[in-house]
Amino acid sequence: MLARTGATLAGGALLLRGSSAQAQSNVPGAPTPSADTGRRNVKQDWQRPGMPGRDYQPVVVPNGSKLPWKVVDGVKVFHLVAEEVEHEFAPGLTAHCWGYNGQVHGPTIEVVEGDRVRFYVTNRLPAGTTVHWHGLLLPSGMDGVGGLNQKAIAPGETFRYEFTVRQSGTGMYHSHHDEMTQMALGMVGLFIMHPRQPVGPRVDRDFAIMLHEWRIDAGTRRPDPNEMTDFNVLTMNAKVFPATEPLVVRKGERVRMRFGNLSAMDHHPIHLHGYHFRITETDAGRIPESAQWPETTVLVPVGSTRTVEFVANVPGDWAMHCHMTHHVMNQMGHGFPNMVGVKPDGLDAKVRTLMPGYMTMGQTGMGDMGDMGMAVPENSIPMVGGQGPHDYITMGGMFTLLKVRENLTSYADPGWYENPPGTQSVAATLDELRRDGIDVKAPSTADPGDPTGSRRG
Ligand SMILES: [Cu+2]
Repeated sequence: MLARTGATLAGGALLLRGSSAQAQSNVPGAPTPSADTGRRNVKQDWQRPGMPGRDYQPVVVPNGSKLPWKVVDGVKVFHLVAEEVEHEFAPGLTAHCWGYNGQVHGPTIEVVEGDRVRFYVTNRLPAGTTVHWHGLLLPSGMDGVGGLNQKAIAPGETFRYEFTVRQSGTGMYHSHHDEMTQMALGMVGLFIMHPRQPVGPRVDRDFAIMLHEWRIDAGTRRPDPNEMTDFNVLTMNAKVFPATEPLVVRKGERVRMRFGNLSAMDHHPIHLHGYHFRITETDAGRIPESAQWPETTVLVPVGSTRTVEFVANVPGDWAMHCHMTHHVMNQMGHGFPNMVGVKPDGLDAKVRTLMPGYMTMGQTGMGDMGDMGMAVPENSIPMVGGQGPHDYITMGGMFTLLKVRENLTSYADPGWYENPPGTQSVAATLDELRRDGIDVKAPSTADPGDPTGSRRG
């Protein structure tokens, strides 16, 4: 089962760290199912590589990609190439990032519990790197911490990692050499491990989303790895709204969403509108059904994955986003002076004598800034949003849409949802106001809500 010695790969010399690979004591391809799953030990099934369609329903990676593989002597063989990637976060904003196989983030890896896997990692970066398999149970020598578990992979070198997947759930992979720099530049990816035998209700749509944060100053083209607190590009699968692809689901389908977070400094509370879901998995696998709990927001801490499931039984266009409000803004909303409530009066005319075209902005908030066509520096995007069916959507960053429809013929973006008559908020008519006794000019009222009445005079 060990790699043939003397093999070469394009793009760098193949260095085999034979001692660490051989030190593994696990039996290739045929682990015993762990006792806590309570499942049968069907060895024939476990000895063959898991196949899409037969053994699992492949995940969907919006805006993303999958890492290709082939089977060599019963082992799934992958080739990761660490390299610089020109990445577009949304039209108007690209940056020189570091990723894998031409992608930011790296392609999603998808395997099956029990698979024997072999990863060749070629380093085409100008600096050393390693790959850590985050959350995976494996031999110490395969864990990928530079200096601790292995030598860093020098530029031009190719290393081999090999282990048996002994678990199911959602893991991740990322550089573990000069992490602060390399992860800030994008070197992260998802590692999906399907159970060998089904666990829980079968899902129809299985989405995988990596959350990340970046500092890219307007007008520059390099994410700043030294940023510690003030991130201005917040991404789902390395895209900001409106470039995030919607999650399209047929009404009635059971949906799973897997979230990973390898941001530098922030946890992300991801909130889904219109549904209650159950939190079904952490990085360490399935939560027993009795311990799953209902939620509308799932906190995805840094260095963790969380998985939720629900049945998509209500059609519509539903927002799904990080609930930290600064994480649903794009670049230009940060470090702006607070102008709320300022009355500029004659100020603009005076300043225009010095700065032609000057206009005071932000007196009523940031909501108008995306669609007023304001000039932005080269290679930067407005702080918010995109055009929606009714108006401009004043959200950016870590924001996407769940689109649930009846009668879908494909999972292509079905466009905007048309709300059935009577089920959409619209301006109230005078007749309605009169009927319900609403006087829009009367002083507003609020009930103090003190049942004892002691606060009343
Ligand atoms: Cu967030």
